Amino acid sequence: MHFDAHTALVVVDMQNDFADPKGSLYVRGGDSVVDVVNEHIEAAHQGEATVVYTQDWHPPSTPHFAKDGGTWPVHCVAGTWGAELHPRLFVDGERIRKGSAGEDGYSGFTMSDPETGATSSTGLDGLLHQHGVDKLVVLGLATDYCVKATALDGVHLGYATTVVREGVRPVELEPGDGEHALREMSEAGVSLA
Ligand code: VGL
Ligand code: ZN
Repeated sequence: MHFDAHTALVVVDMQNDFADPKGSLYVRGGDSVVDVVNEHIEAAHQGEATVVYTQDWHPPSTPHFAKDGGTWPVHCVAGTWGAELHPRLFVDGERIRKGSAGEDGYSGFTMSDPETGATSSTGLDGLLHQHGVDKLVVLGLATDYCVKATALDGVHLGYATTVVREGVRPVELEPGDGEHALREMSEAGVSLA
C-alpha cells in the first residue's frame, strides 16, 4: 500500500461494540483486524498521509435501533464503552462522529435525518480537502455497511478509493453480504487491495 501526503487512511468504526467480542454488535473477526489496521496506520504516518477515524455515535434512542423500529441492537451510544475506539488501536488523527443528533446512515461522509430524509455532511469531505487529499484507503468495520457506504461516497465525491480486503470484516445479516458488498464497491470504481 502506497501512502503519500495526498492520501488519507479512513479507519471506519473500529469501536468496541463492533470490534470486541463482548460488544453488542460484534462483527466476527473484528478484533483480528486491529493489527492489520494498526500496520496501515503506521505506514500512513510514515508516508505523511492523513489518518482519520470515524465513529458510529448514536443517541440512546434512534430509528436505527430495533427497539425503536429499526434494524440493529443498541450499539455505539455516544459516550459509552461500546462507542470507544478499540483499546489496541493506534489513535493519532482526527475523529469524525456520525449520528450524534440521531441522524441515520452508514457513510463517514453524509448523514440523513430519519424524519425528513434531509442529508447533512459529517465534515469529513471538508477536512480531506483542507489536507489536500485526493486518494482514500478505507478499512475497518463493517464491510457491508459503513465501509461500503464510505467507499462509495468516496468514489462519488471524486476520490481515488481503495478498500483493503484484509482490513475489513462484514456483519452479514445474510450470508454472502460481505462478498456482495465488495463486488458492489468494485463495480462502482473502488479498487480492492
Ligand atoms: C454499522 C450497522 C449499524 C457499521 C453501523 O459501522 O458498519 N453497521 N451501524
Ligand atoms: Zn450504527
